[in-house]
Amino acid sequence: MYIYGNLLKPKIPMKKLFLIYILLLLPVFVFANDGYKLWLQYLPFENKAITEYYGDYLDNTVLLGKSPTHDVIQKELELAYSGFFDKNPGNISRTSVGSGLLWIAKFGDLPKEIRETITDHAQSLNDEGYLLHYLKGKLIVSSKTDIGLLYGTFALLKKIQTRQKLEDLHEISNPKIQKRLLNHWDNLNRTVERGFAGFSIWNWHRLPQHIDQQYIDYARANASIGINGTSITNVNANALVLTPEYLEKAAALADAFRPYGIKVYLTARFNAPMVLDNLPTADPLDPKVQQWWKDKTKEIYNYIPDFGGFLVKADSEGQPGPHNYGRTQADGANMLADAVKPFGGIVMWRAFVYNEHTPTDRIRQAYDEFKPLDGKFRDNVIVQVKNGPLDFQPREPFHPLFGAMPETPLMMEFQITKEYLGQDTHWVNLATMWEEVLKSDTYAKGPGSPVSKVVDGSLHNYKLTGIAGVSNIGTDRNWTGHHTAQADWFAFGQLAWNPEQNIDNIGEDWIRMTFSNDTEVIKTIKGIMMNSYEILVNYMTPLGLHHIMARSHHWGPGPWVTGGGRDDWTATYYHKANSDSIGFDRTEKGSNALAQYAPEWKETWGDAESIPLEFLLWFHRVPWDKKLSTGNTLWNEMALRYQKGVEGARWMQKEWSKLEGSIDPERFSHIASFLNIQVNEAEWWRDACLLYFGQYSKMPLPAGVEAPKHDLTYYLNFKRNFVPGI
Ligand code: BDP
Repeated sequence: MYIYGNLLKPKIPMKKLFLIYILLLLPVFVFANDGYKLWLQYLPFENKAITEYYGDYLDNTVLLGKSPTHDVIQKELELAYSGFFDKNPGNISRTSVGSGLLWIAKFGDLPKEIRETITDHAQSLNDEGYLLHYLKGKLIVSSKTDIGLLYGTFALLKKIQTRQKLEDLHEISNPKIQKRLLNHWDNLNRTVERGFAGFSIWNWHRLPQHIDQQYIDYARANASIGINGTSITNVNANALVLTPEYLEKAAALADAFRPYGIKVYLTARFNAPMVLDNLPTADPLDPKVQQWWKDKTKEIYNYIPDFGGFLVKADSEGQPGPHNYGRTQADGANMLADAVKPFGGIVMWRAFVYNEHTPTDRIRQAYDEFKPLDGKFRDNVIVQVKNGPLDFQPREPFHPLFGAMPETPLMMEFQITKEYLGQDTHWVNLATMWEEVLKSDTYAKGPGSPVSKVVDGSLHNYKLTGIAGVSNIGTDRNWTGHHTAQADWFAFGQLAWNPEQNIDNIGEDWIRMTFSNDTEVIKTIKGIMMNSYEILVNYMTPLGLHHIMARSHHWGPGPWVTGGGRDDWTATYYHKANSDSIGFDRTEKGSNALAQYAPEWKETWGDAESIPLEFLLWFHRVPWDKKLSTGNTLWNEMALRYQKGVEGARWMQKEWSKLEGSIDPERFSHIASFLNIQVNEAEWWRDACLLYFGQYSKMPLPAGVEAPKHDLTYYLNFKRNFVPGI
């Protein structure tokens, strides 16, 4: 009262007033969290017992060895320390003199008496693997290589962040997949194709002179989840990145990433020899073209001695490729493979190839094109296949190429950025979708041949293995737009390390490291996460519907999208709704895409009566009034699922609201406001789709489904300018 009443002429001196003002604001400063630290929050220990327990180890740490990666390890330990204990870190010993409780060193650097205790275990480590081992009061983190040691350190910090007991530790961990990459669809002008979290974090203009702290933090975050490669430019490639002007910049990034074990890869535009040096052709069998790529590759390795290799999108959506010269995908890939081979590089050749004239069902085309080429690729080529045969839709069956190419290494491509799953503002736990794909049985060698075993190479003994995630990172302060989309980046890294990891545990670790170790917080967030995928599929594309999003920017519903230059870029091509039925017949009576799968799948998916309903309209045309296994007609089931999706989104919102006060206010409100958008957009999807399809079914909405807020004309005319990501 006193202060307000005399605000203009304060009795309290200005200096004191200012102090009071600062004190009032303090809680906001203390608890404000913009999410920049991702899952590396290193939140303060919550009580004395925990502080003392972990303090014993962290106050008695010995780090042995010398390399830039060791410096990174030391810095990370210090950062973690100051977070956990909320004070400046003490000295980490870098010599073996003294009695440490926590020993971090490569196997060869450990003192003999410690080394001897772990010799047997160390045998089973590969070059990137690590060992966490507790023995007689000492905790040992060890590895064969510097990078293994960094991974081991992050693994230990994760144990501490998630409050695990250290005396039980005995963990030997080797990554199951060799090449674990992010694919950035970043353009040189800093826009990001299908990026919804701001601009590209690569500031090309300031490179190579300026190495932004964000590049280092990017490398740290990736190393903490085991990612070891990054393709920094869009697959719709600009040949300019192969010129000295840009190679110098890419080299500066590679230098910054190297201590973190991350290699740089570049996208190669197939006609670069023509664009950059006026060659009359880019024919992969032309010796001059082959020589051009050899020279160019040598030049790249002069800039980046450990350059990882090329990622190529060819003969797809307007990108040039071997088809232009009547050559095969193998001819194209092998030419580049020969160029990088002497330097140890690889070529990741995308299988996302389909023809603008739509000669057959689009989803058949990659298989039809690549299957006959099995075994025709050089041994340093790996074919990169999207998780499903269409295009990162909310739900697709696994891609039939998995399991069909025993002689050609295949790598998985997931899309971490949520182009088709609500973009920046919807909360959906992508790990649930990825797990569904990874667990799908290809039956390639009988039952028990899941996609995960194709990708980790064990099913076909692939010599080369890999996995890529299309990045969801941008200049947004929290990196990913939605705070919860950080979980997708995190889960991608975890599944890349081990594609059979339990996603429930991955989710829980992420929550503990990002938000809190409080039981209620964990339970509530995990509940939302684990239900979010099914909820989204229900309000977007239930019952196997696909490709019914808006044209071009792909934001929001667009089941009415038709016409234009390409049939296979419309919605009507896929749902084929008319007054009798809806759905795409992919059985032998239709496009027979089903035949690309093992016969076991024909049994499961081939019969419209018994197919699991989530794939019904993907494989079958079904009359609107057909009674389904649920007892509902197709129309009623569709309407009820849309409604259920909306209710699910509202439930997520309600669950989240319970956490007010348990989560820092900044992240709490950010997520709450995005959930609001999600609920509105879920209603938008439901209303627009049901109004549109209702014109064909001519059936009323069943009881329990809310009446749409507007009429169809409203949704048809709903347009927004400058939707991001194009
Ligand atoms: C589609 C995207 C397009 C990408 C393409 C691809 O809409 O922007 O270029 O995938 O993967 O889903 O090449």
